[in-house]
Amino acid sequence: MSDAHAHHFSGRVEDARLVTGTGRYAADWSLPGQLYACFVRSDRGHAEIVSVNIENARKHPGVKRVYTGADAVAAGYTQYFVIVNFPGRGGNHMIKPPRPVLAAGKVRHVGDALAMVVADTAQAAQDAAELVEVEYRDLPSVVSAEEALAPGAPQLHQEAPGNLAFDYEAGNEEAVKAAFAQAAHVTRRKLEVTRVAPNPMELRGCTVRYEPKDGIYHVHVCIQGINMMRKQLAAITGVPEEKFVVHAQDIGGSFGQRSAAYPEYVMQMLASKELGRPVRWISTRSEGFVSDTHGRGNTVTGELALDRDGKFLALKLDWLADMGGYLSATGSASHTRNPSTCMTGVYKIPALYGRFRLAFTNTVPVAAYRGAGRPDMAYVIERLVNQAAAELKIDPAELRRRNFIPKDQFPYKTPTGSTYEATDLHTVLERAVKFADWKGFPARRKKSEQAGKLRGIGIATVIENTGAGLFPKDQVEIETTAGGIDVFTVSQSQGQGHETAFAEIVAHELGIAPGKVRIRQGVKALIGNHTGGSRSTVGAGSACKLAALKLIEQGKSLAAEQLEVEPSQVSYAKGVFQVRGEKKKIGLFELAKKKPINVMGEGTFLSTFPNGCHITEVEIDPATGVAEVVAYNAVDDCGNVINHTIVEGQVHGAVAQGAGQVFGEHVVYDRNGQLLTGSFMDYCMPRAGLVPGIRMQDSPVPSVNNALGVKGVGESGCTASIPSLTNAVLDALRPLGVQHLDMPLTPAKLWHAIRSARKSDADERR
Ligand code: MCN
Repeated sequence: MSDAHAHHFSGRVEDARLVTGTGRYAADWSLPGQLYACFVRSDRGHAEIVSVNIENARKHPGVKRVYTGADAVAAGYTQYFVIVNFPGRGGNHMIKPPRPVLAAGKVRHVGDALAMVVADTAQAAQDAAELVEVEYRDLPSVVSAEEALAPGAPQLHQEAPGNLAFDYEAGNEEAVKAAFAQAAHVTRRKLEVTRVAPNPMELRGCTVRYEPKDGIYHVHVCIQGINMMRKQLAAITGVPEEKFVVHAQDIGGSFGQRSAAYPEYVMQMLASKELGRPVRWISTRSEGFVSDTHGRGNTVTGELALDRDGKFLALKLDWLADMGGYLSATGSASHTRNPSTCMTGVYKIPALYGRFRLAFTNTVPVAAYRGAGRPDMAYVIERLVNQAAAELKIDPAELRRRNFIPKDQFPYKTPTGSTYEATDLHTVLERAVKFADWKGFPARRKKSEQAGKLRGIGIATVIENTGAGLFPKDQVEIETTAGGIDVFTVSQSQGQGHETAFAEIVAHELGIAPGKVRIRQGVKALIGNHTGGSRSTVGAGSACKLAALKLIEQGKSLAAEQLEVEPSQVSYAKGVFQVRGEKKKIGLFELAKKKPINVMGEGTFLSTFPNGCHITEVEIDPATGVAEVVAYNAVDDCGNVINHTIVEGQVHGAVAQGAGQVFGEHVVYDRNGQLLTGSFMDYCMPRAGLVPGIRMQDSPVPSVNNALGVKGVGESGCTASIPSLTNAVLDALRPLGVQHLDMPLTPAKLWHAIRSARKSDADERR
């Protein structure tokens, strides 16, 4: 690339580093004298641990120490961090059974770690781990929430009778009952929001170094933000937060999965302190399948009541969430409050009631996964709306129009207590309908039919809650340097392009080139949220703007001193402070050389509600059952857009993840709790070809809740694509009489559905 071209390169600034292999990930930390950990994991779904014999492992050359659950218990590391602390139905509180950071007494899922070997080399640690002898007494397993909550199910935790971790509700049960009694039509469906494995490209890993001089634990780990990690490690171990220094540079994807302080890291703390050397552990992919948290995993029965005119009267949900063998840090929020904040979807529904029951099962713990409950909710609502449209023979776009929250009712207080701020649902829909040529679909369907294909069109109009974090505010610090500006944040990009977008925010306010601004993540201890919940632009991004404005104000006083005038006489534009009406001026960086400027921007930012309409088309080959996505049209309102290329990239990635779940991804356990999909040979990740041509349009209504007018976008593509693509497939099959299919819509499933529909059709004609 010539210099001239390089200058015009408009990609993300981090990409040159990331695509040339010069990024620094968890496994790239290599500390002098480091030891290597290997975990012994349960190969049973559910069993009592009768004994763990570590004698042979301990004698293996190079082994420093072998830890078991007893060591975790002795250290007192038995209570895992769980963010939910609000009451549920009838004031009950979530049951948080003890979870020693190495299993003691019992294992509850395949992959549950019960011993840790620490040795001089990774090979020695692995070899010795194979010498650990575990005697189990097998117990029956239960692998779905529905079965776990049924009477007589095997019990996982004695603290949680009936395997019920939490019984939560949202909305008004009585109002819903009354509304159903008045309904002219009720649409019902039981839906599986399938369990999936996030599988970031980077394998999970951590190296802990304990520094006895000051009692600090240096934790080199893949994270979503330093504060969330410190808070959890402190909560689990009782070590004060300030004793943790978390180091991270590049993160190779996370999708909600890496916000947690996993048990392995806590055991590494213990070992590093005791053995006086850094302790490193890097997962393998197969290990990741059984120890990295999974996502989604709900069975939801939904009922939508409508009046004679197709107006929605009430929505009722019975939501069963599969939490896995233990509560994760975030999973319980993803299946209670998160989905209930958007339970009305984009519709005016006078009465809502949802009951959410969280169950323990003998599977890997479930945690937040891109959308964290909002895609699940959107999927349920949008499937019901499409089904209602089919049952009432109303065009699905028209049924939506009829029920949208009208523009003049924003800010809109929903029956489950959210306040949707500003949006314009009708404009989004009309743009999408035009963009996708909704009206031209019958002709396209006919054409596909002539080619022997079944064509369907899918629509989803969705909204979600982004922004608002766990920490009281978001702080960003700006420091001038010799020739530029350093911006410090505690949010942590995992691929979202913050180094580009945040620099653009600051550069825009200051009227300077983005190249002058350097984003530095997680190196200063500031108050602020981790990157998750699509909140970084709303929070840290807004704080960037506020900090830049403060820099200008402070710069004016300093410039006034230099220029020997009153600050009120100084104006600022494009990197230059100038005395009004005079030629006297001083450049920002010239000033900074004389007097470095350091300012803090901060604020508390409320939820924003990005929304969108995704219209998709699929063509199914009845001979093979293969569904091809032949059109993907997305219109999204994510408020003011900072960088359209990044926004499109975020939507593309999330749509691919949604499509992955719709067409192939699925975590499957057998009755004994054995994971049947524990590698890429049997767990079907999406390939680029699955969603070839995503077209996207912005339809912004600025948020009124933050300085930038932005709404989050990082998860929107998941939320919209899952219902839209599923609706498209069902639209293709409905003419055959197929009313319902659960994900994943694999070729085999579609082929069978088509065959049996045609067979019963033929039987009828006979
Ligand atoms: N953006 C913008 N204009 C807006 C909104 C956002 O230009 N109106 C840009 C932002 O500046 C940022 C990106 O879009 O560069 C995403 O911003 P935002 O929506 O604020 O989301 P976060 O940065 O907080 O990212 C979190 C979100 C979540 S919750 C998951 S999960 C997720 C996702 O982002 N995981 C990802 N996107 C991911 N992308 C990659 N590559 N890897 C992951 O692990």
